[in-house]
Amino acid sequence: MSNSKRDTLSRFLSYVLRHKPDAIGLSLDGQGWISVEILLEKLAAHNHATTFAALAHVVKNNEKQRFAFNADRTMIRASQGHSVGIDLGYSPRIPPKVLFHGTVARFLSDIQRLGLTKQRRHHVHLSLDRKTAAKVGARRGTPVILEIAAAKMHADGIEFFCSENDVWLTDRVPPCYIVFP
Ligand code: HQG
Repeated sequence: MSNSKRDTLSRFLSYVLRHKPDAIGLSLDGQGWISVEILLEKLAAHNHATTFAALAHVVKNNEKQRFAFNADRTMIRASQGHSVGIDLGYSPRIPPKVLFHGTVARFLSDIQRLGLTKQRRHHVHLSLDRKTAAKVGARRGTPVILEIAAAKMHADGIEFFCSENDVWLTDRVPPCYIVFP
C-alpha cells in the first residue's frame, strides 16, 4: 500500500472512529471500541476497502499513535479526539508541573476571558512539551504557546487524564492557570 493510500485510510479512520461512525453504519461501544471485523466490512461497503494488514500498519505507524487495538486485536478505537458521545474510560492521573497548549493569536482574547474550553471535543487537549504544542497550534496559523500550571490545577482539585498516546486531557483550564506569552 502506498504512503498516500495509508494517509487517506488514516484520515478516514479518524473521521469514522472519532466523529461520524454512522457515516458508514458503525456503532461504537461506550468506550469508543468497534470490532475490527465489522470495521473492515463497513469500510469495504463504503468504498474504502482495506485489509487487516493495512489497518495494523496504520495503527502501528501513525505519527501520533491515534488508534489502538485491544490486546487480541479484535477491537479498535481512536485513543482521543472524539466528538461523539463516548467515555474513553481513562483514570484520573497526576499531571506534570507544567503542560502546554498550542493555539493562534485570534483566539487569545476569548481564552483570556473564558480560559481554554473544549469546543467540539470531549476535553481540552494539552501537550507535554513546547514542540508538540507548537505543531498543534501550527494547524491554524502561527502558533502561540500557552503554559498551563497543571500541578496547581490538580492541587486545586481539577482532574486530568492522559490518553494512550500521551495527550493530557482536562475539562477546562480557567484563565488563572494560564501563562500568556
Ligand atoms: C481554541 C490534534 C476560543 C484552542 C492536535 C484550539 C491535538 C478557544 C481550538 C488535538 C477557547 C480547538 C486537539 C476559547 C480553546 N475561545 N478558542 N475559550 N478555548 N480554544 O482542534 O487543542 O490530529 O478542538 O486553542 O494535535 O487545537 O486530531 O483542539 O485552537 O492533539 O490527532 O479552540 O487535535 O490531534 O481546537 O487540538 P481543537 P486543539 P489530531
